Amino acid sequence: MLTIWGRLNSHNVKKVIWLAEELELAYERHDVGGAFGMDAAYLARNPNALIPTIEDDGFTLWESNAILRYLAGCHGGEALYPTDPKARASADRWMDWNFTWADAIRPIFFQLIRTAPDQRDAALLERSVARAASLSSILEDVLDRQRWLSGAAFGIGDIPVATYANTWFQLPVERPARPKLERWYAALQERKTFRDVVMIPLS
Ligand SMILES: N[C@@H](CCC(=O)N[C@@H](CS)C(=O)NCC(=O)O)C(=O)O
Repeated sequence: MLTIWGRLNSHNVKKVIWLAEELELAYERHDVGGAFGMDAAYLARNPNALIPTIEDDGFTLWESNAILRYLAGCHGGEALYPTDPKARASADRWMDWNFTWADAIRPIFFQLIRTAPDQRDAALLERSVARAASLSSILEDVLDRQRWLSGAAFGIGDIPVATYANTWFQLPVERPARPKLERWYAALQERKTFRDVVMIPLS
């Protein structure tokens, strides 16, 4: 049985649970992180004091993108994570690019959702909103040429960027019109797994 540790409102945990649901895996999940804290047993599994962590058949793994690759490698088949080096690298590229994308979205999320109005850093917020808008043009360009970030079909290359894109679309900030990106976001919402796991209220 797969075990996942991490609270549901964490972006990095959402990524892992979303894929577990896509793959229809049986798993048990334990709330860890944020208000739930981390006990010594958890820290022994993940010395980074971060979530998520998984354990599968005695194998412990942390780093959400490594977990996505592991679960897709075990259960996803070609469709989710192709073995052809170029197709695989294409998916990997978007998973790694998500660090750039998340660096723009995270400050907006923290400022608007987890910081009291009188404590907010207006300059940081403005800078991050502009950065996210600018980065979204990269997504617009690729989604003009292909249906999914992973290529012709949905794959794990879509998961990290989509998790943060959902936050960007949900946050009350100005966004430039991005019709291709909006088409992709609408297609993601056709997946029950995305609606149930990722589109929960931001907190
Ligand atoms: N690179 C790590 C980053 C993990 C990370 O930053 N997790 C955040 C939540 S999204 C965390 O553990 N925050 C501390 C906490 O929740 O207590 C990964 O992708 O797994």
